[in-house]
Amino acid sequence: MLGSGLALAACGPKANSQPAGGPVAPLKSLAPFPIGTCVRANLLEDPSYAALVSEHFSQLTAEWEMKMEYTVLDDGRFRFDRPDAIAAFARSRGMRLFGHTLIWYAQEPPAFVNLDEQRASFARAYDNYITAFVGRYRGQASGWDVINEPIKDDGSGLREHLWSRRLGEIDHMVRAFHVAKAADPDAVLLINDYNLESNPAKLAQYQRLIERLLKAGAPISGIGCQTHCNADLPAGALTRTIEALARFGLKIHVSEMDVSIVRAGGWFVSREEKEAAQTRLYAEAMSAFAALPERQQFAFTVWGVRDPESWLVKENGSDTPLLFDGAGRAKPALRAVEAALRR
Ligand code: 9MR
Repeated sequence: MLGSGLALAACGPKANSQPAGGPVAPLKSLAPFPIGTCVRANLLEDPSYAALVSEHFSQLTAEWEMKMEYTVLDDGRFRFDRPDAIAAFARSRGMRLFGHTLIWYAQEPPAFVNLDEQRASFARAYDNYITAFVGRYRGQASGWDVINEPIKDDGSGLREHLWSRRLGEIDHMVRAFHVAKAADPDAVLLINDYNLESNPAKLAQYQRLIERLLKAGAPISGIGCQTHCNADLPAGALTRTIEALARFGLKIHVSEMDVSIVRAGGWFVSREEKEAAQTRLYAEAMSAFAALPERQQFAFTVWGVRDPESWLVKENGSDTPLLFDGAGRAKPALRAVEAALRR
């Protein structure tokens, strides 16, 4: 007994010899599916950022520069320069490009608002936009968020906006899917929304919408689950949501994952406990995604690389929702994702 006890003691330090901040394997090398992140064109010019992105990720989404707020000028012309720069970066590093996003209630560019009310001309401009962008990245973009965030926040129904008012609540969506399909028959065409894991009414409404779109013949081939969550999300919610969405048999995209520390409730819970919960949630999401049938694994995307660049930090400077800290060092959440991929 004494002998084995001593032997164990001798093994201890060796087994733990990897320092907590030691190297991690490139995430993309561990995953049989694409690992994505969102990027901004100017950040890609920072060599340390570009190196980190290239090391770990295999798919890039433009964080905002492929949205109408950037791509449609007031006079109706399209801007392709920054989308092209992001696409070129992805191509040069052998990564996939993901298109985000074509039709989004939050983006109603003046050039479209000011179009005369005649249905025909509005519809032509709508089709033209989708065709121009999907067509331009045909063969490079693995897929597109065709419709983004269609469900009302309280889960009571579909949002109303410029696109639905002019082209119909469901019809504008069905139309967008058909036009995108014609522009790139090989791209995976997705719908995408958030708070699905935290709001059962919203998830149910999202599922109903997907059924309606399928019934209406829309060529929808993937479902995005943004996965912007807070560290106080109960364990199990992410797994249940990913499994529920996977029942359609379509491809699944964990499309914008981050885990807010400061939005998590419970003032009596320490920051360390919230960070531990964040780590567990990242691991849970990755395990649930990795457990899907291979043909349904579109990609697992996190919404940013280093903490200070997250959109959540603009809202609250002390949030740390991502996998890397400001110096580009791996956080415990990254190590947990790595461990989940190795299982
Ligand atoms: O992170 C994005 C932020 O930098 C942009 O200013 C904003 C508006 O374009 O969009 C943010 O990304 C959103 C994504 O496109 C859709 N789901 C919610 C994301 C966070 O708001």
